[in-house]
Amino acid sequence: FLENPSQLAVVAAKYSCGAPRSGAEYGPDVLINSGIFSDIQSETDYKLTIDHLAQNGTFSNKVEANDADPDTNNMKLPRTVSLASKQVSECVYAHARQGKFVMTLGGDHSIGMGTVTGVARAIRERFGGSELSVLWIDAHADINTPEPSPSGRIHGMPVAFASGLARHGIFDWITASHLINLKRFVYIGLRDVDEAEERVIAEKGIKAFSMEDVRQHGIEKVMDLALEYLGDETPIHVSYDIDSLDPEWAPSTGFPVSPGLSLEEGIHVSRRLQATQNLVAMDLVEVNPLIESERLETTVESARSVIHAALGVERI
Ligand code: 4U7
Ligand code: MN
Ligand code: MN
Ligand code: MN
Repeated sequence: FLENPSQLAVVAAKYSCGAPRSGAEYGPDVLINSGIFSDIQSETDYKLTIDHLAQNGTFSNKVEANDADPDTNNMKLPRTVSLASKQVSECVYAHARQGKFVMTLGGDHSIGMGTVTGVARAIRERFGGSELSVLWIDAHADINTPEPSPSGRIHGMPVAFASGLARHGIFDWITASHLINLKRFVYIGLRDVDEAEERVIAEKGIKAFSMEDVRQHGIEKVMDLALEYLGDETPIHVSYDIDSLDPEWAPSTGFPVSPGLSLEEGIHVSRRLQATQNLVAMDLVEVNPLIESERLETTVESARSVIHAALGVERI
């Protein structure tokens, strides 16, 4: 599904406005400065560009005090988050429209509403209305609609907005052409799901593999089932929340929940997606250097490994 498979568009989405604390806006630079992409460039044929969005943390949650963006419908910083994800969506769309692989680094996971909507729109245009498949690798379901959300934080809502389950005038840049289909959507790694989210997942019949499922069947079997469910003939976007990994492997993140995926399991997920040859985009989000900073190195190494495996550049 990629016209330019050797072209890798990296989008550094430096925002934390969707999360309760700041720090995730520094995630992209920490990953980039670890040398991951210079390694990829020297070891592979990938031609790489990097777009930096919202440099200097313009869209960090520090704007909290700003009267211009009051809580609305139980949402915190909705205008700021909307603008940020609109920027992400447009940037990701422009690259995906040209058939490049798009790798977005977060940032908090509210940017996921930007990435999947950008890619979904590009895929519709490039393949006569075809729909994108999405794998959401996360401890959390991120499908809260604003009203029942326990926190009001929009990093817990991207799936709701990207699928049209949640709508609001503030997010009116999301049009029908941007929406993802929850029938072409799979969760892996869930273990901290809110009540209202449980209900939506059941009601909509969303395919979900919890951490318990992974323990019971093994990650190989879970990936067999997930990929079989989506089928062979579909472009795939993976939105990878680093908190899907066990805190042992990814301590520097806002909402660590034990027990999670081992690093081996996390890498296996990426490897299997790579092997489909249908992967068109990836997000790696919620690396927060301000949390457990003495173990940041571990978190960054894990992020690098899952990214490398997804791109078919094996290390470790
Ligand atoms: B993340 C939460 F209530 N569900 O909505 C919420 F537990 O992107 C957490 O997956 C959301 O890290 C976590 O605030 C969002 C909460
Ligand atoms: Mn998430
Ligand atoms: Mn999460
Ligand atoms: Mn494996």
